[in-house]
Amino acid sequence: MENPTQHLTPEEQFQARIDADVRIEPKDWMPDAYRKTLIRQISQHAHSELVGMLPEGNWITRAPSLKRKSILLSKVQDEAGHGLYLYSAAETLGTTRDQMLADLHSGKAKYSSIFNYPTLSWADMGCVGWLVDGAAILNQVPLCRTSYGPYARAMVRVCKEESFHQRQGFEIMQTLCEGAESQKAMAQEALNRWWWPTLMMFGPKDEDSPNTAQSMNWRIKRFTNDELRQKFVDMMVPQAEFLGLTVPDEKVQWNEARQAYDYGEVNWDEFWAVVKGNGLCNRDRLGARVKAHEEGAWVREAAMAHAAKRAERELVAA
Ligand code: BYC
Repeated sequence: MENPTQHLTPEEQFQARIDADVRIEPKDWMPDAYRKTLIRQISQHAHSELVGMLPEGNWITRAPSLKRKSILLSKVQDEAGHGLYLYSAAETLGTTRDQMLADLHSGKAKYSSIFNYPTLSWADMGCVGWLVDGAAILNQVPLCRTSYGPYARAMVRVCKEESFHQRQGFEIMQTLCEGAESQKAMAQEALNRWWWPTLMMFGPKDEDSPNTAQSMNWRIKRFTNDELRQKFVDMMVPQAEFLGLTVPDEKVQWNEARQAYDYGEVNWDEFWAVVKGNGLCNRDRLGARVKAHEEGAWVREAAMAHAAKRAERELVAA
């Protein structure tokens, strides 16, 4: 019987598989641009997980109780794990971890803008969990259905852990909001600082996003930046109301006709300044990453020597 796709070009066959929701696997043929887009997105995502450990790591020694300290420590460790699943997924596309890290350290590769903001109070740990992880979940649950198999499978586990993270953040906020007036004020002050940067996490407006249309066509992205941002506002405004907090945007209002919240304009100049390396903490964050990498050189060398010795022993035993 004639194969209906046999007269198609490799590009057309590839798109037909994508359109039929067949996962693309590492050994399958794929256009170079698809491979490049995935390496860019997955490695930037991995870098975000690693750099994302820094703002929270700042509070491990200052958490208000032993219980809070151990929860935060576990959360930060989870982020390191997410980075490792993602670097492994990117490696299946033919890049190496050394190359990806070199691109991060040289400033060539990006990581999420959100991690260039400082964490100034304990309530920031609540906001990072509640808002930042909340945004991450909205963005990442659809990535469990992304067209590239290894990325989609890595995201399943990431999302399970992220939902715990989000609940712990909300619980910190709830505890503060049910506490003394000064604690509730601390929660409100943190929300004031984190709200707009969190909206920026979803990326530029669709009309200014060079990658969205192609990534939607390849089903790498399942929703556009603006669609996800709207979902986020619709989810978070009622949660802020439940906490008794006010979202710092006077334009936030329920729109009956759209069945969604209207909201104000993000400060895109600030977004691009942060993306280009001029946010409050960009230099600190990158400096801390490079320092950790350099100071960890002896660990990597020791691990390699240990692995080589073990391989040698196994060879002799065989
Ligand atoms: N920050 O055409 P666009 C986490 C860049 S981890 C910095 O819309 P795309 C967590 C973009 O890269 C959170 N840069 O791009 C971790 C592009 O530049 P290049 C990270 C940004 O890829 C630890 C240019 O702007 N999540 O949540 O179609 C603890 C134009 O943008 C940002 C992921 O990485 C930004 N916010 O869409 C707690 C999820 N936004 O690369 C939490 C996976 C845009 O062309 N990634 N840019 O030079 C994605 O879903 C997509 O890559 C994005 C951007 C929605 C982020």
